[in-house]
Amino acid sequence: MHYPFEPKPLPYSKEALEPYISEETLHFHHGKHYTTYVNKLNEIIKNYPNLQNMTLEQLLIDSNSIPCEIKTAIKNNAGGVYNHELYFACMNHSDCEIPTDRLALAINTAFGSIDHFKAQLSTAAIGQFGSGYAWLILCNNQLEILSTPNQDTPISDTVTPLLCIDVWEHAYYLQYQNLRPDYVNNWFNLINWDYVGARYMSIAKEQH
Ligand code: MN3
Repeated sequence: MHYPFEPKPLPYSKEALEPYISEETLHFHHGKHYTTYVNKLNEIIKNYPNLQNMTLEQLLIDSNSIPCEIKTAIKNNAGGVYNHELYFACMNHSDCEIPTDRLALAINTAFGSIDHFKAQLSTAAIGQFGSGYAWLILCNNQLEILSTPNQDTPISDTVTPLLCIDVWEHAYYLQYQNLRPDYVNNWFNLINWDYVGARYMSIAKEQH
């Protein structure tokens, strides 16, 4: 039984991401926005016992199991929970400023260099029209960058998200107002490469 879902605590203190993301921003983002998605998801599946054994990932991947009348609500709210949990987990004010080991090699192979990778992810994040996310994903063992609107998530049988940046205004407006590019540029200082690298290593197949 995975229901009811519980909000995951932040893996760091609310001021840990200063000065790039303010304590106030994290207070609202984690404590209010994210928690609301968890509560709404629980409300939706309260009356659907068949869905209560499904993991968050299964709710998003196995959409054939979701009754039509709640498909959109599950997509929005399970997506809101999954996307935020990855976003918060992918940040840390750590000393690991660049990807290492096999993830570094894979990024160089896929994008040419770390700088090219950053430029491409930055373009996706800044260019996402309206609310959404930009992602580094592993698709059939290939790294790719993409963006998605609203709380859509790229997770599927063949796609594993490795890293995401939330570009909804609530992620930055208190601190950066309309200046999404400043938020995106600063966010690159916060990527928890140890976490993203471990995620990659646990999923990527051995390349020969
Ligand atoms: Mn958000």
